[in-house]
Amino acid sequence: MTRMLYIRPIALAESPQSEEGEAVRLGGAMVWASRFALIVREGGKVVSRRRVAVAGMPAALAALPADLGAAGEAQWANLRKVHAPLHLALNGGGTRTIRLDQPQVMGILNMTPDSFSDGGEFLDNPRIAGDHASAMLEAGAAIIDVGGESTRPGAAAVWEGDELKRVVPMVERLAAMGAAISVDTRRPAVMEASLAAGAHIINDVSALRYDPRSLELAASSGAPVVLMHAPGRADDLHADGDYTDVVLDVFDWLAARRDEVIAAGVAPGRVVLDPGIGFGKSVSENLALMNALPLFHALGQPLLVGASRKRMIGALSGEAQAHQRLGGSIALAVRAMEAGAHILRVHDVPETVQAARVWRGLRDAALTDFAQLAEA
Ligand code: 8Y4
Repeated sequence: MTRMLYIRPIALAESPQSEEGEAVRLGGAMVWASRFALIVREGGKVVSRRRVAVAGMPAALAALPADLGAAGEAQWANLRKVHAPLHLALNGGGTRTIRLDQPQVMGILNMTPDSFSDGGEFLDNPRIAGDHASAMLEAGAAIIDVGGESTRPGAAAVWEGDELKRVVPMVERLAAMGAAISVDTRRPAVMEASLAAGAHIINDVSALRYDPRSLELAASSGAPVVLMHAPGRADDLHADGDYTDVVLDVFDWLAARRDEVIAAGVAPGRVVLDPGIGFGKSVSENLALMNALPLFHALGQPLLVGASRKRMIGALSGEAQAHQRLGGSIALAVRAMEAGAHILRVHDVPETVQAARVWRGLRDAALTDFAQLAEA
């Protein structure tokens, strides 16, 4: 039976000096960890779990059985990896970059006619959608995520031609505004037309599984891609997951998909990973994933989290409707920032950007606070 190892950060710190230097920075973000759970599982079941401090990690890794040693060393290096900025190719030539050393906000621009149920009341009216996009940019969104296919449970399928008609003109308008643009689609034709129209990033909730041509297209385009976990088939993303341990199963799935996509020719520096909050997961499974976010740095890639207005917030707050989930969305965005998530996909951009700026102010202050050292 194959054994797997996981190094999960369990004690997070707001600065390295608060742990007297005995903390490591996670994923190049403004978060540090001082203790880790070294978890081994065999045949899906956790068979051992021990806590290890930073100073003890080299010995703990050296003492691992041979079949786990390489994974341990790789994850320990991945946890501490500082990610280069995302490089976005501009249509007129040249590049622009998105820094990953501070949380970045991705604003959702939903062009589907049923976006009302998300609280996106502009439907597919291009003028209102354009105004909404420029407001999100003005408020500090680093990326606009344009989508024309609803992936909500039970949503009607969208014809490819309709998806193209909704998305491509909007991508053109956003490109003219100078936005960094991701396109939320599972279809290679929509990816290709959007990239040609000025989009920069592919956000595929099927992790490039829906159509095998997506993988080739992503590789040849050179665009960064977001690979999101969903347990079901690529055409049924809300099918129930049958998890042994949701956190570790999602980790294994993302690790395998990362390797497949890199093997197909996507540069490692262009792969962003996402645990897929709300896709084929119960409320308690979503909560477990939000709590375990720091583990996902061990995959060695930038992390994106999309929890905005999702059902788990309603479930925890007397079934608040989608447009009444701002407080819960901010709580989950802050949780993601504390875990060192690099990109937050949200509906409520001004409020989330404000939360991120206040959070950064707190972290900056913690980094210049040497009072704890002086007392030591
Ligand atoms: C209310 C509001 C109820 C929103 C449901 C929803 C993700 C994503 C979606 C995500 C990435 C959604 C396109 C689902 N979620 N892309 N897309 N990560 N990368 N549902 O979590 O927002 S759509």
